[in-house]
Amino acid sequence: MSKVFELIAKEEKRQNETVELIASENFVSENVRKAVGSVLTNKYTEGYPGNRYYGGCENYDELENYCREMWQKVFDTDYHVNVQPHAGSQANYAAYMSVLKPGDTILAMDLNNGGHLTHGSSVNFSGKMYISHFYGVDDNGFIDYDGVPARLREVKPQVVMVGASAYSRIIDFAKFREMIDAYNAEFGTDCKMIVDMSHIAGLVAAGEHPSPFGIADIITTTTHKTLRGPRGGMIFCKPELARKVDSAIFPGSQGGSLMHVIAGKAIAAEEALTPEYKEYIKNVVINTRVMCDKFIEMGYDIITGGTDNHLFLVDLSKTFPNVTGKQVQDKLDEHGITLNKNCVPKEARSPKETSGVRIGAAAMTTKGWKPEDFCKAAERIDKIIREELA
Ligand code: DSN
Repeated sequence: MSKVFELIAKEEKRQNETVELIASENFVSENVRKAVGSVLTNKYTEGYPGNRYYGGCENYDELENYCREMWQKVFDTDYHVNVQPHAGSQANYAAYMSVLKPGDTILAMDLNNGGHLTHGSSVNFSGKMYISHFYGVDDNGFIDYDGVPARLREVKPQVVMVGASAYSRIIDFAKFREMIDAYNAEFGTDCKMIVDMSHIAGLVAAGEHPSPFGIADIITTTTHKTLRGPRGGMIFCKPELARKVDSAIFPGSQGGSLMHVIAGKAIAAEEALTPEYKEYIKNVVINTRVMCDKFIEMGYDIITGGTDNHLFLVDLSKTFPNVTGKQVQDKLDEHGITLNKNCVPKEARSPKETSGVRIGAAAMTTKGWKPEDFCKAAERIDKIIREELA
């Protein structure tokens, strides 16, 4: 047997035998895997439906159009959609490129406060190509909406990026729109609002989080987190930005599209339209809250004191000042529980150590876990931290 298949078998075993609490991961259906492993990987399809650079694309044209229509249905929107981004980073790259020139300014959520590398971090293209400034969270861990208008006036951005990879509360998209509109009116600018809904896209699809459609100019997402599709990205935009967004993906930043993955994205859209998916997302939100409440009951400090979505953040800095997020992550790995270390607001440690961990319920809810299973897992984690680390 090829070494590759041996490793795949080992990984399958790992996924079957461990508890997966990484907030950005999930388990896709057999059908998504079938599509992604299909013969569609054999073909070059540079371009867009009806306008390809290679012959033999008729099935791909139909598939890509179908995928686009299905995702418009999922989000009940007439926004234009591009399903070709290879990943979330590529989606954000093209989203910026469609409305910014190098050297323009973006305002985004600070990485240490729950933002993302592609939201202007100095070690990422977004912080190298653009001048980036940040907003953050208040002393209770909630987005500091009141501080945003002053930041807008101060840094005069061409784009405000709204979204997070480690934030457990509802994001008020309408409030951001209002503040950006007021800034544009005051300065005669045309600052665009981009929402990166990668983490919460499944909740938006199921009506468990307010939708950014009709509010943001551009919306980016990954397809593999709460949307439970294959690893990949998508961009939605107001119809007037369609040409700019499409050309920022191809030929701007990508070549041939991954049609086998686009097929998987189409399957995920079909699945997201079912009543079972809506029920699943409801359960994700319930399970996350129950597990979070269990940690609070056991004396843990949770950023914002709770959760509204599929994740929550445990701040160890006061309760276990000598225990780092990395130690918890590594120790839990030994016990077959997978989660990730995470910076906390006002983090004193490096991102490689951290003072917190991020916990999500999307993956284990897919595996059929009920609230009581999440409570038992919280108790196990607590026991391991107290007995083996504190
Ligand atoms: N790496 C992802 C996460 O874990 O949130 C974001 O891209």
